[in-house]
Amino acid sequence: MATRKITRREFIVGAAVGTAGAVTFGSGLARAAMMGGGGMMGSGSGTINPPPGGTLKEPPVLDGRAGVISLEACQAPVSINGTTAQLLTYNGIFPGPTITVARGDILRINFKNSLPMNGGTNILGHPRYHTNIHTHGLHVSPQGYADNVMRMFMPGESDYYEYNLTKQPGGTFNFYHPHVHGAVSEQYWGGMVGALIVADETNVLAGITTHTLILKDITISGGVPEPYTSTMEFMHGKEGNTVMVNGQVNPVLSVRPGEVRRLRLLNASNARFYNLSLEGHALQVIGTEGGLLDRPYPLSRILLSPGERLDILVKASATAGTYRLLSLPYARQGMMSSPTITLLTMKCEGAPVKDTIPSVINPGASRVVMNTAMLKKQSLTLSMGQGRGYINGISFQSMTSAAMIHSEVGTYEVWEIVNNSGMDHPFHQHVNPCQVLSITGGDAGYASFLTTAPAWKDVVIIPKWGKVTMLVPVMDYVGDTMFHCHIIEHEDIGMMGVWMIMPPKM
Ligand SMILES: [Cu+2]
Repeated sequence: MATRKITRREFIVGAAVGTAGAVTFGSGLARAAMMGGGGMMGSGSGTINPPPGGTLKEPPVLDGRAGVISLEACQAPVSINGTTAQLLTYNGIFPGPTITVARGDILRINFKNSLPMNGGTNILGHPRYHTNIHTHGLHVSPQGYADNVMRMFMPGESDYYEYNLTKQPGGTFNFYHPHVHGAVSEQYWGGMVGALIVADETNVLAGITTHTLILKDITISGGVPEPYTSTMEFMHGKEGNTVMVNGQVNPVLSVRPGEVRRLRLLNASNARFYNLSLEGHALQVIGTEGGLLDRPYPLSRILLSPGERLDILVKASATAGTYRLLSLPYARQGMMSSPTITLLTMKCEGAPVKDTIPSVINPGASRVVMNTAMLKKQSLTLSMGQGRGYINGISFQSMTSAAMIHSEVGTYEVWEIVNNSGMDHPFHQHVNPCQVLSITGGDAGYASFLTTAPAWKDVVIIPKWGKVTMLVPVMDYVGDTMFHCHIIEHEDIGMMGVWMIMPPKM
């Protein structure tokens, strides 16, 4: 077969189109095979293995402790894998700046919506560029000027947000993104996401070089994020043909043999799941969405669904070489597995060092032990149909036309979430993280980790045709807030409900 040297860009896009296309639409199998995709083609798997790219970059930091932060939602030119595209951004960059704060701070953000005035409506019939900010993972008030997703900014409008972080645990890895129902998918897909880190309250991790890794896929078409054109894209969730870490394709992270690094991983993709594995290395998980764990949990592989975060230590091999951070095949819907994707290349080089992984991380972390039989139970069933998503048979239309649950602040509840569909749904509840009691179905390793470690979660995969029970402490804050699927398209087509947190009964 005649060959010519393909450019790096052609390779990535070609391979990605072939295989990612197969995942959703069953097309492109021949193309993927031609690209040397290898293995399990019938199940839709393949390989996206771009050559190593540039040195890993990380978003600039906005220090929330230094005063008021300014965030501006705006369209801006961003280089995606060598092509300039007009993305939707915070402050003109992708990913958005990383906000850093500490427990006890008051975080103040001046926010301006500078998205285009003439955006019209999207295919769901919602104004395209109405937006706001959701501080995903912050245990703060859902009311007033705090994490109030009922606020809405039209293009040209600006106002402030103010978050009291008195009760927000340190060492948490959170993020911010838009949350105006019906308009989130396109804005999120287009690039509006940034990390939000609350400083550690332990010295155990001080001195370990730490990286923020934001996983995000996108398809660029005609110099812009590929538009949504069909309801099916909302049903499947949109996956991109370019998979990036911090906006880079397969960046290179250089480490010394034997060195310990800390990786904070965020899945900021609309719908793509990552089945993470680092060649030749254990992933020492030290934290989940709601805080640091008691000790490192060594895992060879772990799922990271949209909205989930992981805090991980990696001790680089004593043997110099290159080791790829991979997303291994996983079937989030039906039997179709995603391809194996190289996300990042860890280059282990230079003079060896003798770092050690701390054996204790956060001794205060524990699983809540109580008699759950006496607790109030909430039952939620997720389903899909007729181009909409549903919770308990109701597709979200407005705060008064939605599945609704009532809780009393200061209590614990057990939530049972049933997935009555053939695809996984990452379930997200605002304001209060939970601990997972049981998982029926899905990935055994994921279930085993979350039902044994003292892991606080605000996104949990509800496996297809499966079930999750979780313990939810309803603490500190009253007000109306939300729970929804974090496949962003599913939220926009109604897989969302209203959580009314009431004052304590007298
Ligand atoms: Cu979903």
